[in-house]
Amino acid sequence: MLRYLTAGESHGKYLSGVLEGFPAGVKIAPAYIAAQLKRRRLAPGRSARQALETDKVEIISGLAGGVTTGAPIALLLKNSGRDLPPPSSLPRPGHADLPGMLKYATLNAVLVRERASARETAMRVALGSFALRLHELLGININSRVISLGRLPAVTAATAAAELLKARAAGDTLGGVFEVTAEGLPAGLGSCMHWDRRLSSRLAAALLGVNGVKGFEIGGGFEAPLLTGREAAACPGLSGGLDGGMTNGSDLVLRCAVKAVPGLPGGAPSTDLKTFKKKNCVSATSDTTAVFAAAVVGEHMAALELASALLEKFGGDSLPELAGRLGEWRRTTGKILRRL
Ligand code: EPS
Repeated sequence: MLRYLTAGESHGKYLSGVLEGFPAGVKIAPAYIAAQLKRRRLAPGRSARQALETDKVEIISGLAGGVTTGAPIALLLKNSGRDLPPPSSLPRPGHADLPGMLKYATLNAVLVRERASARETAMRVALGSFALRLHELLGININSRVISLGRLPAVTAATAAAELLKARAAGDTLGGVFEVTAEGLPAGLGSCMHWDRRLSSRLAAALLGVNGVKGFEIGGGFEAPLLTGREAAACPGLSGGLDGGMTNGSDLVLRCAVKAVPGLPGGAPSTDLKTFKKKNCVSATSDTTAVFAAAVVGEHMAALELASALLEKFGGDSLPELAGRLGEWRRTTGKILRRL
């Protein structure tokens, strides 16, 4: 089993993270982790804040000579060092502020925002880059892409840039849908024997845990019920690589719907929880969309869950042990799958 935890606030000194249960023998260069962080940081639609953050990761433990040792991997990511924003009792509508203030019995929304902020996903990507590297070394290819931005269906760099410019000029924000795919997964990851061991449940939890995600689909997803049983039988892509909570040997296809960033530049009506006066709440956050960054985060979260499922099925304290067992399994199951 692979375990991972993050700590740290958006404007705190550091984000920190621990990855436990990761096998020994995985060579990973700091530049590899930096490249993954850069993909998230420079995703289109983010605020000017991204230019302030450098996302330089410091590896504290778990590696020797650039190779994992099997010990817990601890990472630190220095924040840009900006000061904590002043206290505010005005919750930003649509954000974590109001439920968080009620839950943690505070009249300072900043304390909630600091942790609920998508800044934390930088550490998830840093931790996930270890899982992504492991998959690469095992011949598993995980990718992500944005398939729609607001009402724009055909997303290219140029159409997205124009759409974002239009939204920004109108003082508005956009949501979108991203897709995560995995090729080369062995059949039989996850389990049909108990609901919480289904890989579908675990991937749903990981992906719905990405900030702003409101919808999750596997394969045919919400289109699947539109087909009759006979039509569905003739459409193998509908499974999205999972049947009965287990990988079936075909490509994994996951999709997530990300809501438009609720913090509008022009503000939104809110109520001060100290005075109960109505006020316009102008959000300090200025991202135009989070969907491109969320796609990168989703890819890394899927990589972590899939790595965890691989380690559960094949064990392996080191990469050679894991690769050997996986190779044997692929040979055995491949003989059957190729004859179907
Ligand atoms: C965030 C809002 C935006 C994001 C920030 C998280 O920042 P700003 O308040 O400066 O507009 O850019 O995310 C990051 C800095 C990051 O690295 O992801 C929020 O409050 O959710």
